This record gives sequence, C-alpha cells and structure tokens, in this order.
Amino acid sequence: MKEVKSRNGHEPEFIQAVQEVAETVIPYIAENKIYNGKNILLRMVEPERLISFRVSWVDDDGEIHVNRGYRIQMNSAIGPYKGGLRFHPSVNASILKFLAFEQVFKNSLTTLPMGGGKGGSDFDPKGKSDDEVMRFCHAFMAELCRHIGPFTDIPAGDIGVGAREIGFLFGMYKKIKNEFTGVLTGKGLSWGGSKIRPEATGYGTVYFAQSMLKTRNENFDGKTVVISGSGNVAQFAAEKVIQLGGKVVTLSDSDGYIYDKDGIDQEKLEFVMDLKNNQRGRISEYVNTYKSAEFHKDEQPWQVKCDIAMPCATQNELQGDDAALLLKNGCICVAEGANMPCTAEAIHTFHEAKILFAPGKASNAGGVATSGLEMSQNSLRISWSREEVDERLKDIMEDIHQSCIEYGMEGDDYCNYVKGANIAGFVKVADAMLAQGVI
Ligand code: NDP
Ligand code: 2IT
Repeated sequence: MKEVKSRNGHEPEFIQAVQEVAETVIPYIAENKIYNGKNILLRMVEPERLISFRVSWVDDDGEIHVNRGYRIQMNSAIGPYKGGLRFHPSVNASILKFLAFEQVFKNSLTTLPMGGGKGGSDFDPKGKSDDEVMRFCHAFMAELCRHIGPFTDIPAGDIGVGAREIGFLFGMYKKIKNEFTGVLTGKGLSWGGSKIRPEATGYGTVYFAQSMLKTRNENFDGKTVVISGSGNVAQFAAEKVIQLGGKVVTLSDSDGYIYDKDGIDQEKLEFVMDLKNNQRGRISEYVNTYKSAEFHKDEQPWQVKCDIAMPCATQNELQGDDAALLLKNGCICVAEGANMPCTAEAIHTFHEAKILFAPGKASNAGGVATSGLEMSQNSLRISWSREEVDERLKDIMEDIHQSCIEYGMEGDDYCNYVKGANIAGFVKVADAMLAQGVI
C-alpha cells in the first residue's frame, strides 16, 4: 500500500478501492504459496494502458468546447478489456482508475472471459440538447475508435451514458471502421443489443440480495426498501423489488430524495422512467404528480426506516453515520447497485453488526455479465429471448453468490461478501497472469 500511495497519492478513490482489496487479498496470498514473490497485486494496480485525449465539439450556439476523454485499459489477463463509459463533470483519472480496478474483479466473478477497463469524460450531458450530445459522442468516438475493437476493448454505458449515447458512439465507430461489430454493448434491440441488458444491473442486484436473504430464510415479500438514485440501475432495481412484493419508498438524484409512504408501485415507477429517460427531468417533479410523497432537498434517503437499503447512485454516497442510522432503524441487508457507494467506515459498521452486505463488484455484476451475453450473441449472430437471457442472468448471480460463500465465510454463520468477492475475483485473474508470465 505504501508504494500504491506514493505512486497515486493524488487519487483518493483509487487508493480506497485498492485498500479494500489489499486488506482481504494480501492475507490470502500469504497463505497460498503459488502467489508468493510474484508481485501480482502490484502488477494488478498498474493499468496496462491509460489513454487520455482531447475532445473538441461545437454547441448549438456555435461555441467551441474542449473536454477530456479517457480510457483505462486495466487488465486483459482473462479476456478483452470490458467496462463502461461515464460522462459526468466529476470524472477524472482517480475515479476511472477505481472503477477500472473494481471492474477487473467484477468481470472475473461473472464467470465470463472479460478483462477490465473503464472510460469516460468530464462532459456533462445535463442540460445539453440531443444534437449537442450527438456531436460530443461523435467527437469522443473519433479518437476512442483507435483504441478499442470487438477483440480488444468493448465499452458500454455507466453514469450519463445510456441508450442514446451508445447509439451515437456506435454510429461513429461503424462509419470510421466500416465494420458492423459488437464493439459496444447496451446497443438498441434492432441493431445488436441484448434483451434484458437495460434491466440487468438493477435486476441482478436484487437477485443477489435475494440469494443473501435466503441464507437467513428471508425474502423481499413485504419488506420496506430504500433505494438511492433514479437512473438506470435504480429504476430496474425498484422494478424487480416491486415484482417480488417489496415496498420501495424512496428514489433520489443529486438534488435530493423523494419519500412516498404509500410505496412506489409499477405505475408510479413508469412515471419516473418517462420523467428521467424521456423528459430528462428531476426526481423532485414526482411530488407534483403524487401528493402522498415528500421531496427532501439536498438530503439522502438513509434516514428513512427500512429493512433493505440499495445504494444505486454513485461512489461514497453512504457514509459511516448513514450506516449507523440504517442499523438503528432495523436494516438487515444492504446491496450495492452502484460502484463503491459505501465508504470503508460504512462497510466496517455493517460487518461489525453482522448484517448482510453485498459489495458492488459482486451484486451489480449482472450488468456487465449481460454485456458479456450480448457479446456472445453478436459473435453468434443470433439473439436470445428475454426469458433465456434472464435465466442466464439469474444463474450467473447465483454463481457469484456461491463464489462469495466459498471464499468469504467467517466461522460457521457469517459470510463476509467483501472478502469472498475480492478473493474469488482475484484467483481467476492471478492464475491467468501466472500462466502468461511476466508481461
Ligand atoms: P445513470 O446516469 O442512469 O443514473 C445515475 C443516478 O445517480 C442519477 O439519479 C444521478 O442523479 C445520480 N447521481 C450521479 N452522480 C451523483 C452524485 N455525484 N451525487 C448524487 N447522485 C448522483 O447511471 P446508472 O444508473 O447507470 O449508474 C448508477 C451507478 O451504478 C454508478 O455507480 C455506476 O457506476 C453503477 N453501475 C452501473 C451499471 C450499468 O450497467 N449502468 C453497471 C454496474 C454499476 P443526477 O441526475 O442528479 O446526476
Ligand atoms: O460498472 C459496470 O459494470 C458497468 N458500468 C457496466 C459495464 C459493461 O461493460 O456493461
């Protein structure tokens, strides 16, 4: 860690992600001689390649803007680089390196042959017209296309990158390369996308939580669930919770959260989906239509009493005092839909209390897993039915849960899913790196 900190001292999110993995993986390396003296973890924390580039584009008023584009190609030991693109003003090398590092372990857990990468830009799609977003995406891909390919690196969506952006990015890649390939995932259904990919991260997080609850003879039926975020992951996590009989009482965005004491049912959720995905509105507008709800400006939903909490917005959104509040209010299960939404202190608090806690690299892996299924369908030039993809997604989430149990049990009755996910993810990548030698 000393070396990681001295080399990356100005990258707090990256150091946070590495620290969490190191704490669980280093003792495992010490116990398993084949990994000794190979400096595997030190190799894993150095990106294979870090690409940064200028993205110039013209807004609707003719003004020229410059953003910074990135792609971090972290590890290709078990497959081509795979991971999303994030467009958000906060994007920088530290955030993308933490995400790329997490992605290596997550992709390894999915059982599919995918290495890890992440990319994006400090471009803010909020408030931009469709034409502006298109011009930005085209400019971004005009450079990125040199560094990716269906056998090299396959990006997808993340915060600020959804179906609209993937369409514009794919169009420019195809035009420049004159190739119709599965170079991106999250594509539209009529041009190579997989059924269930939009739903997969949220559904998968709920499937994972379901497996955890089952170990305690519990399920979602009748449970009160607090969800943060109102984007792709939050929407479909909410949908699956509702289908399983749970009561979702909150959603949020960066302006605050809504609390609906009557529960957000499928009809209300469809209103939210239209509001966020088509109108590109704010979650506060929910209370104008549903009078039973309250909007809490600049606050987070963790103070709301619940049985299950699902942080689905962004990193470090749930801190130590939020964790204490959730426990005080009787929360029994926390499943991360976002990447690293809980701080180290919050995770420690959950572990001390021995509640069920799922780290994102395990619980939100359904998104990238279904991206892997999209890649398979593209290579086979076929498309699977909704039921078939959903069944595979369920099986993968169950496999990931089993892997966590295999490596994460502490004593007979408590599974430390952080430890389980980190070690299970590490083993597959480390074994491949050992087999391939020092490169
Ligand atoms: P979206 O862009 O669809 O939605 C993001 C949501 O989070 C919005 O409600 C947004 O609110 C909120 N949010 C973003 N940044 C902040 C912030 N700094 N503070 C408070 N709220 C914020 O993204 P996704 O739903 O795709 O991603 C959500 C999380 O899930 C991310 O951590 C992502 O890395 C992770 N993830 C996504 C996967 C996917 O397949 N899409 C797969 C696995 C993980 P606002 O509109 O105000 O910005
Ligand atoms: O964090 C993630 O796993 C994603 N944003 C999805 C990546 C992907 O390649 O589908």
